[in-house]
Amino acid sequence: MKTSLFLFALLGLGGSLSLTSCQKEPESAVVGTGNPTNTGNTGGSQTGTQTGTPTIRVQTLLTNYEIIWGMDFLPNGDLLFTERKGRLFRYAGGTATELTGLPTDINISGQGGLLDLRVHPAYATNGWIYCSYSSSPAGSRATQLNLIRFKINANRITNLETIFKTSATNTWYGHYGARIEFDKNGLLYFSVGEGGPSSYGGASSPNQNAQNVKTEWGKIHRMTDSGQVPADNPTLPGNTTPTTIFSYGHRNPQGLALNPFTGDLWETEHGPKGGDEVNIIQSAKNYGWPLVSYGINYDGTPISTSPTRDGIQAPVHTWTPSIGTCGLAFITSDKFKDWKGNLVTGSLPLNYLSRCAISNNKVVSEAKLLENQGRIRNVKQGPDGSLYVSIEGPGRIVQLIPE
Ligand SMILES: [Ca+2]
Repeated sequence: MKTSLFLFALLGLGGSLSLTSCQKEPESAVVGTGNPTNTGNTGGSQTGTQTGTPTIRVQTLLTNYEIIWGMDFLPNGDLLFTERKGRLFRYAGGTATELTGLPTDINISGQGGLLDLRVHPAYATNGWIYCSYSSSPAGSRATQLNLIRFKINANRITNLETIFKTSATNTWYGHYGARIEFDKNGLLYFSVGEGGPSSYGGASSPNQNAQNVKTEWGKIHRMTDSGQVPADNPTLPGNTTPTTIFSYGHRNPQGLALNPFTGDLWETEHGPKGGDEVNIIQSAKNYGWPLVSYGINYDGTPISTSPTRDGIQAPVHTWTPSIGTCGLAFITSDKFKDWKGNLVTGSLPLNYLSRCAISNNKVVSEAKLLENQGRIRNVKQGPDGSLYVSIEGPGRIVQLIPE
């Protein structure tokens, strides 16, 4: 792996801007660049031909939706996005068109609904699109998490298949995780939150789903693009054969992104009170929940005497207090100059987009973008090299355009 050194500068905390209008028409504004506050090297294989702090223009593409949870791009640049309440849209040429033919059993209770969306990396040849959603079997009050794939023909969903589903044991409609990502070999990763009856940390917590390799909840799953178990998946302690479970001990993983510079799978998950995590996902590793955490329970009781333990994979970064991390992407565009290689994730309760500089697989500094615009649900880099950010209240997508 070739290691390249280049300097980067960080946007100061004062560098965000205010967007006050909720009109449907696009609007633009310029992000102040602030002063560089740090320099260093990425320590990875990131390379950049342009240096300096980018000037960012922010444009609102669409607004007045419910929570826009999932979004991804077709090869032609069309943007597909989900509304949590159960609608799917294609945005093209300045207009959003609703697609028809979604499953009819979407359950939008609590944190559930129509969640993530991912376009197959070989979409141009196979036409597959993936979505996750929660549902309740007939007669049940508990929910399950589903992973489906389908094609689109004339704004209608066709060829709909369910390729993975959990047991229907989520009785509080929370902590679904539900992000979808692919690796460079075309294998699919699906983050499934702890589900279960509640969320409470500690060895005596009644919800040990994340440590139980017999349940799908609280895991990162790895499968073929049709939902089969790859032959080189791990056989976890207590199992006799490989399953789709790739790693375990996860609480509510709502960020999943392949690091295109290293090929590693990066994940973010919500901690309890404190202890939000960035993890690099490795086969068969235990990421600790609910046995250890950098956070504490919401009632103030401790979860573990130490946030780390032998045999448990430590996060590469934590946030205390929690930022409520949701959505995850790597900046790969040269247009972002010194921000190339940075990790970006949304903060739900603190209302900003976190931009993290990485060195040697650690987060070495953080800056805030889009402060006080609303809860940030998702972020993706588009094929045009700009960032697309889903913000709530009202649900909207803004584009961060480097100039
Ligand atoms: Ca952990």
